[in-house]
Amino acid sequence: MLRIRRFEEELHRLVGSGAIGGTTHLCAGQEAIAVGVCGQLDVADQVVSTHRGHGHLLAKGARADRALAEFAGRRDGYCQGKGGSQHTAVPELGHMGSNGITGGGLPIAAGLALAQRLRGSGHCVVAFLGDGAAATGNFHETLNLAALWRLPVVFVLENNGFAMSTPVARHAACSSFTAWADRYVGMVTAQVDGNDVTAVAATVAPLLERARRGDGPALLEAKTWRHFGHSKSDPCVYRDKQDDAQWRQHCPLLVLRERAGLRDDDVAAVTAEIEAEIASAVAFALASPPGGRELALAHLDVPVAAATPAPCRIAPGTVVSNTEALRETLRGELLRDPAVLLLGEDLGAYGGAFGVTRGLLDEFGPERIRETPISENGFVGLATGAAVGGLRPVVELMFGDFVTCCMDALVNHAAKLRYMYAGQVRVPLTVRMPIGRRHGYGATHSQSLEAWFLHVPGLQAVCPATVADAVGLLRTAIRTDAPVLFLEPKLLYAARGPMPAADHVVPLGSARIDRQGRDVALFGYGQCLPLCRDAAERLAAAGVDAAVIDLRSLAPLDVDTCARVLRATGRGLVVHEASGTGGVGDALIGALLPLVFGHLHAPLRKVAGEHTPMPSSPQLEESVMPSVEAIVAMARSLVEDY
Ligand SMILES: Cc1ncc(C[n+]2csc(CCOP(=O)(O)OP(=O)(O)O)c2C)c(N)n1
Repeated sequence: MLRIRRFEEELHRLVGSGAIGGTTHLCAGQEAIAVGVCGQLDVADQVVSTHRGHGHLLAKGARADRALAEFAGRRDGYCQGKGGSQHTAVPELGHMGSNGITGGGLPIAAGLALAQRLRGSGHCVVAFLGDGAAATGNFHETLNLAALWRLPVVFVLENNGFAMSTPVARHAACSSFTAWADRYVGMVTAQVDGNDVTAVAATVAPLLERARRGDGPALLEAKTWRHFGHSKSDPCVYRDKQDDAQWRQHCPLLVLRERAGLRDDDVAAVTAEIEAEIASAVAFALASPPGGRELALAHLDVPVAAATPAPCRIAPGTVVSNTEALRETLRGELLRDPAVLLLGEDLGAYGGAFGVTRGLLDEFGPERIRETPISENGFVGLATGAAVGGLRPVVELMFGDFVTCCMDALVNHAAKLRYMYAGQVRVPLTVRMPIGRRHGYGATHSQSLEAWFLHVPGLQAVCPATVADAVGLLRTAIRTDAPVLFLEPKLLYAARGPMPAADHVVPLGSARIDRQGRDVALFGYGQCLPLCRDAAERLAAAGVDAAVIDLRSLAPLDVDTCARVLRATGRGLVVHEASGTGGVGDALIGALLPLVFGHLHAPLRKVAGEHTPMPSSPQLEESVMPSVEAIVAMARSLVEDY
């Protein structure tokens, strides 16, 4: 505890003097919780930490010098300076990461716990959180999931009385945090004086043992007080001076000294040892060089496993629907790799909203075909943690629109963990999401939101339009050690085509030339591919030779193939259902222009959905969607008017 205290005091000094920049949230005053809990853990028991996590890191065994180097943004830091104070992980010590999103680590911890459980490791996960995090949806979604699935996770709630400046009484409508947690059947709870390290250790030990035994999750509420402000610029005007003075009398170091009857010379010896360690940590950290641009752009690689044949009951060439092809591909991957599991709403007996997973529950059972509550951020966050923990989850969002409910999990966590933690973890996560219109599903069940994901480094997005691509891209997505959004065009579920071979895979970032043509290139994907094909037929009848390119990989886009085609045609247009404003069309045209400008005979154009929510009436819907007629007219204009 003294080591953490001195570390934080020294960091406070360095931040105050400007020697270390960025944001820091110091945990001085709260050391007894970190030490009391982590002292009860093996290396293989994992910890997920918060923005106020330096104590958890040191108590889990981290070196002071490398931790300080990380917070100083130096190369010798645990994450080479890419994570900083809020985002440090040392997986080899079982420290799976601190987290800058309040409550963001909770579903990740549950996912790590699921991985521990399915591995039969007999270990558990501790998820630290502050009192402020207990008001998040993540907290309640995760407690529900953890209790439902009896996950080996212990939530340790560090109640320091404030969420930043807001006191508990004004941010939590509960009599106590344990009262909230007690509502989840299967969760056991306890409260403890978080400034008494021996009490913390004694109270948490049985909760950890219970979790390791497989008897379910627990929540420990530990009351405490932080000595510094929330972060460096906080003068703590909102705290009562008397309260502050009283809590300082009850500081964890004083409590231990009294309880354990420590003698002055014992304390002096420990203090001298720690002072020396901290002094050399400061020297080490400040002498360590910062990284450069090369490091800043590292850890964005997307490792994909080598192609291996997957078991498949459908003979190559057999004509099947996309639904059947997707189901058989999922089945093949489940058979091929025991780490693969499916998660989502109603994907058991019901078979998922569109029937893709029908029958898989019978064959693989509820551990691997895992039906979730309606908890998108919770189960996508949990799947992210499970992926970090060594599983290969395939999540189904019932409708792609519901990605809005799990943007935190996807954008803040799944996309960034590998990068922030400097390549120490991988996130092999696939998220299947049905997209696009379906004649009358209305504004919240018809969207094509894919363009958002082109903008998020760390996310990949693919959208097949044919059976062969559905199979090849799904295999690739599942075998990729990075998050892949697998967009399933709803109108194409019933479309049919020949099943490809058992070893067929389609690489990320590869467009497919669907039809050769000399005069104009039609770039489409998903539900617009059939429109482009029809338009090309009609154009041919009118004497215009149109090429059709199926983009199929949206993040990354295959700009090179598109540019090659355009250099030959000199004319091109992009077709998609999503709004033309800030869509894939804009991204593609923006990327292509510098490459092909000198070859163009006409401006690059778009035929896209109108910039409106989708109206429900099928007739209204049709009126704002791209049509074959509009594609033909635009293509003819490019050929005839320029
Ligand atoms: C989702 C989200 N909202 C707001 C913030 C800004 N913020 C960072 S820490 C914090 C207070 C968190 O309070 P608590 O969970 O009690 O932890 P403590 O700071 O007391 O340790 C806030 C509002 C954030 N990082 N994430």
